[in-house]
Amino acid sequence: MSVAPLKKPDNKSSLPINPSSKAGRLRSLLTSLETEFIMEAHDGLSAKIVEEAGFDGIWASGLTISAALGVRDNNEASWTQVLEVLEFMSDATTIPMLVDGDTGYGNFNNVRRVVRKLGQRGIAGICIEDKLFPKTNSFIGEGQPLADMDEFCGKIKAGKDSQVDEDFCVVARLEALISGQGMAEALKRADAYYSAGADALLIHSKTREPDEILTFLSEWGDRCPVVIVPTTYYDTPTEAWRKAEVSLVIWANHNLRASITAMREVSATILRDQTIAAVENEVATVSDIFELAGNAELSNAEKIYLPTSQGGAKAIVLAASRGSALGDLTADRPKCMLDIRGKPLLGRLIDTLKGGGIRDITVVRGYRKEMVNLPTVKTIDNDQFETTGEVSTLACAADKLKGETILAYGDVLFRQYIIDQIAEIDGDIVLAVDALWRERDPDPTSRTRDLVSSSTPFNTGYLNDEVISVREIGHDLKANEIDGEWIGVARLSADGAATVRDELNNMSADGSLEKASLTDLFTRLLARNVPIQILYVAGQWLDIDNPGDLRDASSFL
Ligand code: SPV
Ligand code: MG
Repeated sequence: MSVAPLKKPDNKSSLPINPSSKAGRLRSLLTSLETEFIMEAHDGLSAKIVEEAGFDGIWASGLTISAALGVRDNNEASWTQVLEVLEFMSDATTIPMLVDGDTGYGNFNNVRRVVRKLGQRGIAGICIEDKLFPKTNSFIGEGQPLADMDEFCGKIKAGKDSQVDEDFCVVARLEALISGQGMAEALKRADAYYSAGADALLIHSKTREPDEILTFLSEWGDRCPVVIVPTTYYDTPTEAWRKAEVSLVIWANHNLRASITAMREVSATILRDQTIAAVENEVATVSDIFELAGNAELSNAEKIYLPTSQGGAKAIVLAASRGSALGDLTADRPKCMLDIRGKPLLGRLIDTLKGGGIRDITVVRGYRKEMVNLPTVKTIDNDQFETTGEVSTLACAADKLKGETILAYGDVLFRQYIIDQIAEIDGDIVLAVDALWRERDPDPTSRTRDLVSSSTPFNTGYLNDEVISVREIGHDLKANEIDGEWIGVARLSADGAATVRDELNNMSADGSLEKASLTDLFTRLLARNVPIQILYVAGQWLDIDNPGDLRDASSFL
């Protein structure tokens, strides 16, 4: 939106315009020295489309709201029915809306009430026209009677005295040219309405040529903002309006007209063809509807507020190690706190877990633990991190290993759906295993990788409910036995968590716990014939071991 430094004079006192209110933004459009444009909408969806297109304001047209409701533009829809539509339109958008208030739905008292109601709904302004209630659309018939000028001035004053927001705009619409009463009458009324407190004047015309509008504009000058509706004189170049210093141009009905054409075409085609095949690629997709409706916001909210398939699952994140291969980058912080496009790696991992419905997250920290200070996560410390391994770090959180638990390394990033999918796999201990491990790096020894051999190699034909188990897991499996790489994310059921706790006790008792890696732990469980299940994933994850991984992480996002 352009807000020129100088403003056209309007009826507002010297108080500055509040740019954060919708009313303030409409006032800026009206008073800026630029010619501005607003676009017609008639319901929540079309209002969203106007905003999406990039317009700075919406014209809530009486004609098109009525037509969309299936009634005539003759106040057949009651003002509260219109108000309900306006509320949907206002809620659906963030740009200001100028409402076509017809003749104000009655006398000054009705104007007072409607202005208050619009203000309560964050609507920026109203345009009222100097005709009689019930109104008739300006393009119908000749010589429509005008309101008494003084009575109409009373309506303007009543509207201004009732506004909730000090920047709310009352636009007075002149119908003198439409009703054939001539330029002198239009100018006389313009003067009266501006003196009564109107913030802007709308001069309406139904001629094919712009001449009478241009005459009015030059006679009236720049005494206050002027609004026009070039519906019948549509082919006048827009440059003419800029030259004549029009404040605001209303494109008054084109979204409704476009939708009528489109709906007629599609209905006729489907009726004729008795199939929708021909129109499928011609119409908006269903997912476009979902996007316009904001479904993504709802599904995020569901994850926050509804009980999820995780059923109150917790997560334990192992983030005690420094990440020495990253050199100076981890001099003052552990690798989990390295910045990935403006947010620490661990912050991104936690967002993924939370997005997957997990609310109770514990991070086990060690190296430079004071740097691991993210809000909304609990921390436990492995102060022996320099001399101990992953299983020791996990053992620090043994008290948390109760009930459904997601276990994750602190240096991984993965797509959120993996959390949903791993919950679907039957089994007490389930590992997410990347079947495309070779695409990440064909060399299984290029770094310490948690390689997995499985009961069933990944193939595109297997069914999701097939039980696939780990046969072997470790850093140095034979190349021809590798079926995938554990991505560092596991799900434990309540029984699985108890089994792991039990094994931690065994390892502590036999002295193997301190130096063990998680693959050692899983290997011991396999040796006890504890089944470990697999969820195959196809890439869509990474871990951070070296500076190259950090660059990959940036593009992963
Ligand atoms: C409307 O859009 O409802 C208007 C403009 O009032 S007009 O139809 O030209 O009267
Ligand atoms: Mg109208």
